[in-house]
Amino acid sequence: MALLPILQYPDPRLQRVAKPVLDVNAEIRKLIANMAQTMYAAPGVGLAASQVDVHKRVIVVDVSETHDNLLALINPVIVEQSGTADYEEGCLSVPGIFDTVTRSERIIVRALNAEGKPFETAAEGMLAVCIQHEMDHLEGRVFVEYLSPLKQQRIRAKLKKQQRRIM
Ligand code: K1U
Ligand code: ZN
Repeated sequence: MALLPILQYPDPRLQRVAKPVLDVNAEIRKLIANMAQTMYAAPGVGLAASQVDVHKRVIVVDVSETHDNLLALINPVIVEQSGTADYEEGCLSVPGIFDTVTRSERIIVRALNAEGKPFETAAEGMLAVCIQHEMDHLEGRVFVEYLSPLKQQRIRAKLKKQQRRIM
């Protein structure tokens, strides 16, 4: 397994729309394993393939405290959604920035698992938020795009400053 470098906002590669996976094969299973390892190491509760510069429709999430409830979703589609909920979000591609986003409270998502088998799962609370956040990445959308233009400008300036300090 390998730790994968995570793209940092506002890298333009984060805006790419990911392509559907046509064949769930060993390469996809290796990608899932590497993404899971990268997410746990970060640490984070989700990761989209787009964030590691692989533009395929694959996400991993695990909102458990014990890191033993990994959910890998290939070609995920939300088939039902209800309610709205505000949640303070973070993103491994936007380090140190947290802000509130409104999303659907409950969702039912359909996807393929790592064996290529279709399944549906219902999610609410943090799991629902996290799945929606990761699915946004597959559309080339980062959570800060839900914030006001002024906040986005401030975030860009703050990240630029942080990145200058690292270099
Ligand atoms: O997409 C990502 O970069 C992962 C992101 C997922 C997410 C978090 C919170 C709300 C919506 C989506 C993160 O994991 S940021 C890190 C984080 O929230 C966290 C890290 C360790 C423990 C608990 C949370
Ligand atoms: Zn994110």
